[in-house]
Amino acid sequence: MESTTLSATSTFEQDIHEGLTASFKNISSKYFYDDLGSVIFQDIMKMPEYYPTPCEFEILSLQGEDILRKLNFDEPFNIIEFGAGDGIKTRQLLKKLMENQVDFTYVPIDISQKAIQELEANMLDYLPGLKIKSLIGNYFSMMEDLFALQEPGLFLFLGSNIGNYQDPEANDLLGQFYQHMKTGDKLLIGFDLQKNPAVIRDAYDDSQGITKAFNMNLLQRINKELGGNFKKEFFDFYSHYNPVNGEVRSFLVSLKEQEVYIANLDRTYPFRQNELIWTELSKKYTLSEIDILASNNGFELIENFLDCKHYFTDSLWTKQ
Ligand code: AVI
Repeated sequence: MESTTLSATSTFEQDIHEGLTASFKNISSKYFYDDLGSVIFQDIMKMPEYYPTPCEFEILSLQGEDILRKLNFDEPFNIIEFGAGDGIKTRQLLKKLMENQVDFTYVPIDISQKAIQELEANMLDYLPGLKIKSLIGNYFSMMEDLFALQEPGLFLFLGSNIGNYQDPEANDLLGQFYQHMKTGDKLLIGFDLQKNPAVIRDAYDDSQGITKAFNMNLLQRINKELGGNFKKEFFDFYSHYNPVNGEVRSFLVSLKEQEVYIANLDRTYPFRQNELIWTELSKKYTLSEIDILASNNGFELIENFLDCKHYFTDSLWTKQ
């Protein structure tokens, strides 16, 4: 077992300043995932309303052998997972591969050190003998190193993480994957599919308020790391699904006119009553949008692996 920490440039301060002075205030959802945020996200994944997790779990549990057959690797390979989280879904796939005596090394990457330490311990508990080489950090900054690996690669970008990127950024990320991949490398990428809007709405505005806490943690994080004085009781959470374009957008709402001081920036940020801070995009796709996304970025779509309810797909792409 080997674990490496790669330094990530901290632009948190700068991004918060830019986001809170923009004409439409915003904070990137990438800042959800400090240690506490990663724990809250694990609670989200256990919520009865949050269907993406059980759907993808089902795909990776039941279709591992079908996925393996489509990989077509005839030498040892790396399975590199971007944003690995708790790895509970991924280990279903890894288990299938180990049962089939496939020779691979698992390379999980996550921004949270705590998450990666727990992941490593849990994985080895569940799959003794697994070859694992964890990386902690921002995967954009380590892309070059990762793709320089000699062996063929299966890159995992699961959990519908792609849905958190706006179109230009999603294309930019996929373009970077493509540029760094070798011919024959594969990308297994999770997409949440469009479905009954009420199902999606409930997953992003749960009755227990866990998603609200996930968003509120952004304010707590600014208070803790940047010396902010946000008062949580003066903000609320609002989330909206638009079935016309497949976008869930989440917001924090200022409940009154107020000013927030952030010591590290030595700045005061004014909020109007009901002013919004946009915190997250979570895009839901159609199968034809996925097709277009793959081909626009140079990939060949090998197969979509859907769950039985057709709520979610893990889409297998290759660079030819
Ligand atoms: C990490 N990401 C794919 C989650 C999603 O569904 O967009 C984050 C999340 N936000 C609210 N609930 C879950």
